[in-house]
Amino acid sequence: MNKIKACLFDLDGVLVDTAKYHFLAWKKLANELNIEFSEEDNEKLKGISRMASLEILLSLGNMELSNEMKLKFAEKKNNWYVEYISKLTPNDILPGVKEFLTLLKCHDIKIALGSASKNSMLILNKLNLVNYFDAIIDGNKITKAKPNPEVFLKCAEELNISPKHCVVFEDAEAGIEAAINAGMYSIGIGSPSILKKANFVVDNLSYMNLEKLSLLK
Ligand code: B16
Ligand code: MG
Repeated sequence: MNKIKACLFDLDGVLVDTAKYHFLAWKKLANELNIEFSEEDNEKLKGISRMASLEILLSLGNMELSNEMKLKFAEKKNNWYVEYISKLTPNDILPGVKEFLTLLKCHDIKIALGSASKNSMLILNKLNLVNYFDAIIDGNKITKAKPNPEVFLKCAEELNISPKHCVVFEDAEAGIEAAINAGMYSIGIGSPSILKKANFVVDNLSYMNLEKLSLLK
C-alpha cells in the first residue's frame, strides 16, 4: 500500500514559473539602487522570504538601510512583481501540474500548498488552481522561513496527516531542507546537482505518477 497520504507543493518553480518575474522586479530595484544583480545572483533568492531576499540584494551592493527604508523598497519591488503576475493565465501552469493534481484527487491523496510567497492566493486564482487544494499555507500564515519546517508542518496539521505520510515537491534547496527538517519525504523539481538532498529529482511534474510515489519507502 502507498505510504503517501498527502502531497505538499511549493508554488514558485513547481506549479508556475514566477522566478523570472521575481528576477525582473528585483533587477529593477537593483538598477535604482545602483547594485549589480545577475540571474545567477537571483538563484540565491529562490524559496526565501521577501525581506531575506532584500537583505541579500543589499549585501551584494554593500549597502545598509534603516528598517523603514527596507520596508519601503520591499513594497516597491512587490508592486512591480504584482504588476507582472497580474498578467498570468492558466497557460502559465507548468507541464504536468493539472494532470498530476487530478490523479492525486482521484486516489484520495490530499493536496496542500506550502509556499513562502505572500502573493500565493493571487497567483492560484490567476491560474484557476485554488479548488485542487485541501490546505493552503503561505507567507501570510508563517513566521519562520524555509529551511525552517514550519510551513510544511502547518500543512500536515491542517490536513490532519502525520508528517511521515507526506511528501514535499520543491525547486529550492532551502525547501528540500525544510521538508527533511519536517520529517517528510521530498521530491526535487529541477536540477539533481542542486537538489542533492531530495529522495529523487524530476524535471517537472509530467514525470510524476503513482508508481514513482510508491518508491518512497
Ligand atoms: P513574495 P515559493 C517564494 O515562493 C519564492 O521562491 C521566493 O523567490 C520569494 O522571495 C518568496 O516566495 C516570497 O514571495 O514576495 O511573493 O511574498 O517558492 O516558496 O512558492
Ligand atoms: Mg519555489
